[in-house]
Amino acid sequence: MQLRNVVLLSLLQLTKAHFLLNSPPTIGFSDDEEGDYPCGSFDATDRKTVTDFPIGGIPIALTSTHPEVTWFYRAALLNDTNNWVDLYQSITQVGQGNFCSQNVPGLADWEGQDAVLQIAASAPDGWLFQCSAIKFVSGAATAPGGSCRNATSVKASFSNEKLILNAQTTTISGSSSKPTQTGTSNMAPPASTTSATGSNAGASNRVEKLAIFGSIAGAIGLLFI
Ligand SMILES: [Cu+2]
Repeated sequence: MQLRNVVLLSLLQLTKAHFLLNSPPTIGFSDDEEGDYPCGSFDATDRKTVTDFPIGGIPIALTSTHPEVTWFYRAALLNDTNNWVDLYQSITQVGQGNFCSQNVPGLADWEGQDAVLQIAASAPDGWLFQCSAIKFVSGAATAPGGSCRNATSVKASFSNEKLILNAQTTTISGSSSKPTQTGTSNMAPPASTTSATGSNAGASNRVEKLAIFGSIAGAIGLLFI
């Protein structure tokens, strides 16, 4: 009886916080409504805190509470928040805790424009979203701060999944396997072309991610939970 209670409790804790957007500042976080497209129930056009997003790139700091999650970094213009454009290749994080993408590039075509950054997560319990108010500006990459780092147990690799997502459809296409895919998403046939950053495939993903994400800091996981 007591053992059963312990098991139940740990299951509940796992489902507590889906993911946290630590940097850039989130428009808002609601654990219960993080599944609401496009910004986890918050207003995509909120401009209370606006982050300059150099075309050279910014670090994105996240915390996942799921054993596996695939991240999609996208942006939309402030006046057109139904059309999201990929900023980067999707990334699968294995292991719970902090995750840092050190340099996610901006969109040169949108330099000087007010925009919204969307972090979409494909998690075992469905789709999750958080947004950040941004403005694309010229310039070199922002260096990642000390809080943008990977938990020691976290492994990340590029995914070939492409997200085609608006209010009505939730579709992933790609050739990578995603055994925990749930919810309303469908596995579509593999895309015929790979993105510019997607020439890597299979086992080489893991090698490339080391080069791109740099060294993994010996950080303590779950720092922000
Ligand atoms: Cu969750």
